[in-house]
Amino acid sequence: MQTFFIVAILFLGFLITFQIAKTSEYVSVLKGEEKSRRQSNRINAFLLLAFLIIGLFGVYYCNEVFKGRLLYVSASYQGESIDKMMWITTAITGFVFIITHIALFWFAFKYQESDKRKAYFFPHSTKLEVIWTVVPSITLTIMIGFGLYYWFKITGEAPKNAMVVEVTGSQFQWDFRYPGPDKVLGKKYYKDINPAANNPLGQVWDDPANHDDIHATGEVHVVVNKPVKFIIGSKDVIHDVGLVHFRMKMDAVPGTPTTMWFTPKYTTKQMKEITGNPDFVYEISCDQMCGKGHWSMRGVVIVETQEEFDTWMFSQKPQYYVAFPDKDPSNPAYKPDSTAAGNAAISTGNNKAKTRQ
Ligand SMILES: [Cu+2]
Repeated sequence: MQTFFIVAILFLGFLITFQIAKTSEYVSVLKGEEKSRRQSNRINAFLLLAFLIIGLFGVYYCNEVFKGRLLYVSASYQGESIDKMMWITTAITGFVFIITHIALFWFAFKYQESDKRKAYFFPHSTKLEVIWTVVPSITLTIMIGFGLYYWFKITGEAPKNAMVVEVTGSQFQWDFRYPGPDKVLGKKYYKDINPAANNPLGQVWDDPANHDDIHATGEVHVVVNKPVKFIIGSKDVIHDVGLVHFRMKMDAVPGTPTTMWFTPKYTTKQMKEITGNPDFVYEISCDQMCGKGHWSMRGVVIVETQEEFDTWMFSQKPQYYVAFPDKDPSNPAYKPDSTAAGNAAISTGNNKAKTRQ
């Protein structure tokens, strides 16, 4: 019903405009072509001026209304530089926008057709062309330069003390893998992917480095004030890890690992206080249209203290034990394994070099 009314209103609006146009045509015939042209010129000049004033007021009004709805403060240190860049870009482009629009509409009004003057023929000026080519080029190059600088920082080498989390996108969920005590992510092979056999990421069980890797779905835990490096991949199509609160994002491409690192600044608990929202959570959105369930591809980042993280990590069971419960020492059915792979299951970083040979 609503659609019908909207269509009807639009149609009536069109009809009225058409009729007015037709009437003014008849009027101009009656009044004489020349006089009516001058009159419509004057009306247009005033309309352009009105458009400028209403338009600029609209820009100001929108800013006032939406000011409070912007994202909160950046939740990562790196995001602060991204925000700074955004404000500088907004200031420069905003300034240029206002100046050029005032000039555009004011000139159209001021220099409307008049008997007292004649238009000056001004076909070309090399000097002007050079100025308006060189100035924006230099400005944009500087802005892009800063962008590249931060981009290389975020996608480059992570600090030595960074924790590593592997993030894998698939239609339509996020999987996370922690390297475990040995700090090495075990090898993966896409043909080993078998969710029915508790191997959703295709971990190669023959690789001992896999035996302590922790797998989690939907929620990723990270530590406040500690750099975290995401190694990102995909099992099917291109997804994108969008961390809007941290001002980070990176494509998840099948077959080509991508990385990014950042340092969370506030725990989830602190952010609940900052935002005044007791239900606040850091979200991972998929920022790449990836299929019909794209909208539902939501993950959660839990930023916590080192102690809280350790407690959580301690409660996690390596995916190897999930896939092979009889290898789990905490399982009553545990069968000690004498093979190298079995021994490595309970090994830590100390003998990593030996088992990875
Ligand atoms: Cu996706």
